[in-house]
Amino acid sequence: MSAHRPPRFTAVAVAAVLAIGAVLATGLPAAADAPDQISNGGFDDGLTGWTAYPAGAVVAGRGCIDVPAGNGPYSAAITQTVPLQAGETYALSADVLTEPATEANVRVVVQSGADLNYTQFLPAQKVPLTPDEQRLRWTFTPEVDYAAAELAFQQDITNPAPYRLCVDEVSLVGGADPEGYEPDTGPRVRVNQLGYLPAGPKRATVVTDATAAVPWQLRQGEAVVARGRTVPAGFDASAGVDVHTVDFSRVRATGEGFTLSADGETSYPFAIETDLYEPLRVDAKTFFYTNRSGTRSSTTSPLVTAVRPGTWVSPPTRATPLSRART
Ligand SMILES: [Ca+2]
Repeated sequence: MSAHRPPRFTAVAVAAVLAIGAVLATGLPAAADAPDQISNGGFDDGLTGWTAYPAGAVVAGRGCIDVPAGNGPYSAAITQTVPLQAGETYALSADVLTEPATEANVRVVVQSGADLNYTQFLPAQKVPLTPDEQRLRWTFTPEVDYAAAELAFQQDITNPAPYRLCVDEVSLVGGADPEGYEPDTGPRVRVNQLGYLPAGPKRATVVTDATAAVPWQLRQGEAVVARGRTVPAGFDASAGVDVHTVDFSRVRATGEGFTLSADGETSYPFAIETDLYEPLRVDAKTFFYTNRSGTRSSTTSPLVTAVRPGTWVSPPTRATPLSRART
């Protein structure tokens, strides 16, 4: 069960409803047991899962944007991507307010991307909003599957005055269970994927519940280069798994295409070479080039498509903590 799935009725609660009788039972919303497709709908986890612009922030527990005067249509929004299934009925609800009140600045829509010409699964709803939070509810039934629809609370017309839009307790109930996130952690035989230096230490980790040592083999292509037995190392608290270690530091063979196998798993291929770290200087320079400050960029770098003037993240002033510390 995913973290944002609403709790199912417990057996006790179901029994209680049945005991009260059919009148209350028919009053249950049809989607009471359906999953909520919105994550972090109450903004308890900041703006995680949401896109908010311009100037998004959580204010008093709500997800908010501050929209300056004169913003054009669609130039400000609080949005989240949701999966939709054809033929499913979805119930969207949200607490919404604006400060000050707005007549027509905000629309609420669930729509496709450009590939379906911005099809509106929930046709754009335009509601006068006030600083008093109001609960908005709509249902809609998409006619096609759409994996990444956009729910948007969105600027609709150019606004003459600045305003703040806030939403909270956003819920989109219906459809399939959201798929739990299962990270791809690769083979259970974990090696340094960059490789190992010929004269350096060569250690690897095997994720396994085996309580006794298991055999390992180091191959280059099909040829077995070395073999040995793992050392059980118990529970690795940082990774949350039981592990064994492998030490093949004595191997002096060099080249590409080595793999380490143990406990029925084979690692990603890796190299044993003296020049593994040669690209590090270029990597470092490339990283710092785009993070430079105060120097013009140049089109001679393949990373830069336009000459830009040197810029500062912010001008150094006496007001900065650093300069205060120096005075
Ligand atoms: Ca909240």
